[in-house]
Amino acid sequence: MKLKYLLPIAFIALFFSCSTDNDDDAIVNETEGLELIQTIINDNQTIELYNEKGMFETGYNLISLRIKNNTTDSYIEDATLSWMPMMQMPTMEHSCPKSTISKALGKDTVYEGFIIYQMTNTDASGWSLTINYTIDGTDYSVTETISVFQYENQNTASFMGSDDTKYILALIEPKDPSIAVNEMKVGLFKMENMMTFPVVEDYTIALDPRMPGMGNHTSPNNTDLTYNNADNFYYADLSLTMTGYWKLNLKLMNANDDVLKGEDVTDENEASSLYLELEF
Ligand SMILES: [Cu+2]
Repeated sequence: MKLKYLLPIAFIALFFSCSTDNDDDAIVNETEGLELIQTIINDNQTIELYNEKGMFETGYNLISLRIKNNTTDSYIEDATLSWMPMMQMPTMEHSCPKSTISKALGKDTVYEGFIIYQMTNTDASGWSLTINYTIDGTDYSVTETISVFQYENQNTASFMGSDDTKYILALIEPKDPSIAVNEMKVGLFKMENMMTFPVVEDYTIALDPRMPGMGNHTSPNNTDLTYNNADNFYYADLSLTMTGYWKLNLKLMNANDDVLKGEDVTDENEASSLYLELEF
């Protein structure tokens, strides 16, 4: 294109980028507060993966994605996306619990979803991520190696229930615990097969937080985790009376109140075999 055509376009672009009602240009930074994890280049697109820490860790990961058109250098606003995380193990491969991907609330270019990595190798290797997406009726797919680092505490538990079903439990909240009654939020999934991990509904998870370093004392005003069918997560009041290391002892019960995993904490039994950890 000749310069005499380009200049008016540049002026028009400049004019419109200054108006406040045009919210899909560079003025609004839709990834503010997020750190880039990785970019994946595929065909004519660049996929950007973000979260708060800029890295994948074992446990619950809330992930933001953007797709850039490399020709126009602009972000796609009307794509549909899905994903498949996969861990390659010596004798088999498996996936993990994950959400669908949808447009982030109030954003034009950012899509959002979660993945719960239940395990990883000590050097963060083993996982790949396939992203399938459709833009203007054209389907694309790309698979890339990702790094998943081991989180320092047990924020996810993978276990066999007494019903011979394999479950995955993940701590989501509190992300920022304080000396208070905190809202506790967990996700509970069943391993239907190596690739499918549906949400488990309407179970109950008894909660007994303890400080093993301080005579195994508990705290007052805790409640058990119950299922919320509005967002498919489990919620409880978690009372933390001091800073330090807490073991969140749990006991999973199905809808008939049969105990599937975990034991009561007593003088003789200092911890449940089902627990999550928290330190602050
Ligand atoms: Cu694995």
